[in-house]
Amino acid sequence: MFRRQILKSIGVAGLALATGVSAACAQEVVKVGLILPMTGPSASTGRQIEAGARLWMAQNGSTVAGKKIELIIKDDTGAADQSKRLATELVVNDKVAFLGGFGLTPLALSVGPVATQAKVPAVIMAAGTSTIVASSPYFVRTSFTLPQNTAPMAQWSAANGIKTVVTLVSDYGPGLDSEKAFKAEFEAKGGKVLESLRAPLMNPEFAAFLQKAKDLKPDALFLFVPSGQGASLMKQVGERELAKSGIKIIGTGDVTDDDQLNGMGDALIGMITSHNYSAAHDSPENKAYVAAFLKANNNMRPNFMSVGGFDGMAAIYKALEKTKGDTDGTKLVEAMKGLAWVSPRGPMSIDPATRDVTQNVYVREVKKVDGQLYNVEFATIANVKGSN
Ligand code: VNL
Repeated sequence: MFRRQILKSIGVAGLALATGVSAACAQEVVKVGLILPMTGPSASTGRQIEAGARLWMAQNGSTVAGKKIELIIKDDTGAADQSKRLATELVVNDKVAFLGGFGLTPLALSVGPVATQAKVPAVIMAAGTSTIVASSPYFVRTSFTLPQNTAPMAQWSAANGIKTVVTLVSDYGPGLDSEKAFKAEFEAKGGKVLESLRAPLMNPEFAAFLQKAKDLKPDALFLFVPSGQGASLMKQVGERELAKSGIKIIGTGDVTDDDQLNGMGDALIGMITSHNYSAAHDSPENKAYVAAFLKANNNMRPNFMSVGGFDGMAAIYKALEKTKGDTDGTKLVEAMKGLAWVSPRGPMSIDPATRDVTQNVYVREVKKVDGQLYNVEFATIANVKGSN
């Protein structure tokens, strides 16, 4: 009986192969290759983006415009030469219709020339340096930029009695973007940046910079470090007792990252940051997103990287719907220009002129809600462009 069944199924499969008309076999596969840091210091970014992308697919099905979507995840370990090599392999061997992911700025930049040459759209789901998207006509961004996320913090500071600031950022693309945006906006509003400090990206030791900042006695210390480094930075901020010496600690939401915030301790209560996403964002879309994400991921709280992955897949699905399943890369990039939808983060769109993300940026305060620390939004700056 069992044997007969096997023979029967071989027979059917054989026929399908021979004629090529079986529905299952005729359905064309569209491959999406995500290149992410799944190991190494930025592994949490890879984990969050993969979970966001998989949640989109679980909720929206794996067929779009008659095509079967296949997700391929590749680990670049956070090394730019690996990102580039993997992008080339995905394009040449796997014939992906889309590249995506890119956990840090140098990783995204290394993939740009591959996307340009192959004419394959590359969706930036994490990296935040403003200039990346302009470096390839095939880049589209669903994450955020640092100028976008920083300017509201400078505006809030100037409007809330802060006259002098020291900035401390990671010494690479997004940090320099953040430093520049804060200074420009804050000084335009009459404030003064006393000193711009930069800590190395890899294995940073913040103590000497924090002591320097403390000695300068600013009203506030503004911080940016990439996702994954916030907890160790805030631990050292606590040890140096900056807040006790009367210096207000502010920053972008990368520092009070939802992935780590709840473990950072009650000393963070009251800290103000600005950012594009909070797990506490008060909307029906986000409540549903957080509940489904927690359930699918063993209670891991979604952070801002996760929505980069979720919305990156949204952009990919919506583009394929617009081209009616045509996978020509140039047509897909055209289709992504001007897309607009409501994300768990709030309304967002792809600026047709720049292919960069336009979204709300929120000013938030760390608060304890139901026994857990959250970034609770209290002001919205609507429709901020990612780059010009
Ligand atoms: C970048 C920007 C990376 C912000 C981040 O976390 C971040 C980047 C890994 O552009 O490299 O929070």
